[in-house]
Amino acid sequence: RRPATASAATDLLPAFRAALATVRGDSVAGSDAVPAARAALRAAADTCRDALAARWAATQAEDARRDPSQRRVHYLSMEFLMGRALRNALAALKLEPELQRELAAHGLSLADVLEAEPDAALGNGGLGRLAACFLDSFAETGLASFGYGLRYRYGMFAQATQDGRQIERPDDWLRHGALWDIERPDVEYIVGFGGSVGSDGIGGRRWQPAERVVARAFDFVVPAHHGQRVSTLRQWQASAEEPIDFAAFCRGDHAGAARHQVAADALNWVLYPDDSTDAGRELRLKQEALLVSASLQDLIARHLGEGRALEQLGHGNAIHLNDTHPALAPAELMRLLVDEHNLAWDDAWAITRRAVSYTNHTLMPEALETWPLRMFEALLPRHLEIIYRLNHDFLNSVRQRHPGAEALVRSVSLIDETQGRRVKMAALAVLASHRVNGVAKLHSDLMVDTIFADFAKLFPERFINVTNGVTPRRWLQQANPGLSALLDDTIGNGWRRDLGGLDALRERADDAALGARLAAVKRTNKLRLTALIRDELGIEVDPDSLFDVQIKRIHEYKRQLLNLLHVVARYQAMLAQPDGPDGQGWVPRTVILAGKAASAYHTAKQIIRLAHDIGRTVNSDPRLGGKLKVVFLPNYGVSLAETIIPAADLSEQISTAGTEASGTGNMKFAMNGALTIGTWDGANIEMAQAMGEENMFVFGLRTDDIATLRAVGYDPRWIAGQNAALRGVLDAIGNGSFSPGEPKRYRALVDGLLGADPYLLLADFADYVATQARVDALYRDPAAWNARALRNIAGMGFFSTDRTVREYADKVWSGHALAPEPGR
Ligand code: 26R
Repeated sequence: RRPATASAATDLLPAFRAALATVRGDSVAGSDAVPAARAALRAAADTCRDALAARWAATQAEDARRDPSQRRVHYLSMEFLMGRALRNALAALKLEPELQRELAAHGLSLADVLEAEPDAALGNGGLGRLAACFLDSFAETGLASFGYGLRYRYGMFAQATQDGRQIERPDDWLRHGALWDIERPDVEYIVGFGGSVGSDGIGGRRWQPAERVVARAFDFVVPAHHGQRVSTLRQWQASAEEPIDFAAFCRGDHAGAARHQVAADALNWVLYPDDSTDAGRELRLKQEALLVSASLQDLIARHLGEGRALEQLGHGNAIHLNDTHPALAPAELMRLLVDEHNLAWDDAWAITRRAVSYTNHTLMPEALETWPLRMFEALLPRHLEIIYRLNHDFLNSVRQRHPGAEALVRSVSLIDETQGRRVKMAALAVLASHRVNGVAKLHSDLMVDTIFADFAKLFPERFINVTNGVTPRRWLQQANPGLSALLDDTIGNGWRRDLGGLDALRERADDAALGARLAAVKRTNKLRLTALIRDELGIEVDPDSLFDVQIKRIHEYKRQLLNLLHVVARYQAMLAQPDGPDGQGWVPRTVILAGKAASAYHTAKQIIRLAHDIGRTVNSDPRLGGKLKVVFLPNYGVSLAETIIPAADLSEQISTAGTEASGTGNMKFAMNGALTIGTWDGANIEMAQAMGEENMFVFGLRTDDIATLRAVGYDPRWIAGQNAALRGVLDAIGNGSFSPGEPKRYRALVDGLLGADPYLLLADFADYVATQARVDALYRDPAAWNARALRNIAGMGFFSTDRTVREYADKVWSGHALAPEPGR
């Protein structure tokens, strides 16, 4: 490899030329456009990666010298939804114009090269994309940090649709080779599973694992855009300690010889393996243990390698749990400190408490992980001992403070005794953390009132809020260069460094000429999406129609089905009143949906199918004159979002109040000048307050209304009885109007709404439809619409992850509110 010293764009160009010559020499030269773009992609990535590697080394050297009171943050997450990296790297290295010219000289377009890069889709949804935005802001704000994750060979899954149904395939994103990884063959740790625990003869405990895997490090470097610093995503890959069983191989048992290798390999196959089987659950727990153990061993090695004392570990390091998936960390840290590094229990616990913090990302009870005790014991026997001892000490202290409060003791215990004995990972995370935060104000309040109410009584000072954000580099500057240029032109480019600068747009919001320029940018972005829809689906949509967009994981609480109910209501109304509800005709709409359903989530898959069935019917109905189209774009991910969001007019954020922890797509849309139709939920609330509530289309029941409604008894059938339009919609869907070949296809879906409707779609239907009519009315008045879009953008300055991570650094990771370190 070339020495990684180049930094200025001018130094990098010769490197790129050389790399391109090398790569193209051994590819199918020139004949096919895809290999040419791919070769150029590899050459560009190689060039950027070398420059990034140099910045990485400089950043590490700087951080190794940091003041002892300055902590390095270790962000543990099962998910990192990175998407593509080239455009971001080019922007950070300021290499784009030169590269573009160089490619043109080879007859290649930068757009094709960018498009050739596969997404690193190592995540599921919001939590994983938030982690990716954090890495960007860690670099930009100069925080000393490491992100830690697993290197999934096949991502989560790639979604295809066949006859309107989701099918899952392995997402083979590394098929053409890794582009960005920097392999660290010198960084490896042993991670054990199973076996037994005994005495070590000198008063301690010794774990003898039955299975040992080697975790190897692969680094993905994320650059700052102002300055030379970078952040790191270190991803672990497991392999068997003994590559093949040689004796078995010689006996001719080739499969047997590879068994350990395959078992270790499987740890890195996919994110969130289906946990409906014991084998699936076991694999998931092993993945979590792999992430936690390798990361903490790495942290300790780095801390000691920098010449710092083990006793200072909690002082110099923060360990952050991105939801409960890495919640084994406190138990593993205790094991490493006590068993491997011979610290006293109480000192180890003080270090752990000082280091660990935890973010909760959902109140959905099914997402709160618990592990059957027997499985936990079989895989992690020493960790279970540690958890028992922690629990014993903890519950004793609770009993002392609250004599006789046995219900409280049961509720906060680390062990659940109610449904077979299980280990409660969220309880472990809360007990070990000095700070626990939710991700938007409402969510943080509800967290304290509901799932962690008893913990909040014991440790009220631990619970805080840090509202989410998104990185404006990817989601505004790179995704929407047209809008970015318009902003530069209008308010100067200060917003690129400090998104708070968008505020200056507010006083220009009623400037009609500016509004028209904003609309022109939007139209260009809509044309691009129109072309993508044509290429992907063969559907022709009208770029002058209102683009109404809902893109996110498919889940009942997110209420994509409510969106579809409105579509059908509109369809029926258009047929009944061709001249529009007020004789002014219908505002043309294109309803765009995208999102993956969990492979075992039947209802979510039915919703995808229904969207297709409705789309097929509506899109081909000549009576509508093309004024309503419904499209479902397959395989939703970061790159697709980057094309869709800048082209949206209307952002659908319609979760049942109290269910969406924050949402981050909501912020991306508003930042790009879409108006929001949304419920009083998650970060929608803070967005509405920031932009002025009158600038958001807010509808539906609020959390307190819902509590009241449920208290008196919610009766969805009664609601349907009151609303003829709603009945018409439910009848059409339930009787097979959209699935004539199988009339009962959606009977169960509709019966679910009429019978229970746990997410209150029917309760919110009428207000939703009425609010959609207000959306139409405003869309008819472009000047008013544009002014509102400008006010939306102006209000989004707060929602940058630069602000979010600074808030974490201050309130969570600084440790300034903590007691002194043991042994000092
Ligand atoms: C497999 C199971 C344990 C599991 C459940 C849920 C795994 C992963 C999740 C994902 C959840 C926790 C998630 O992505 N939450 C989202 O986090 C975003 C970032 O904070 C929020 O914006 C969003 O509201 C929330 O749903």
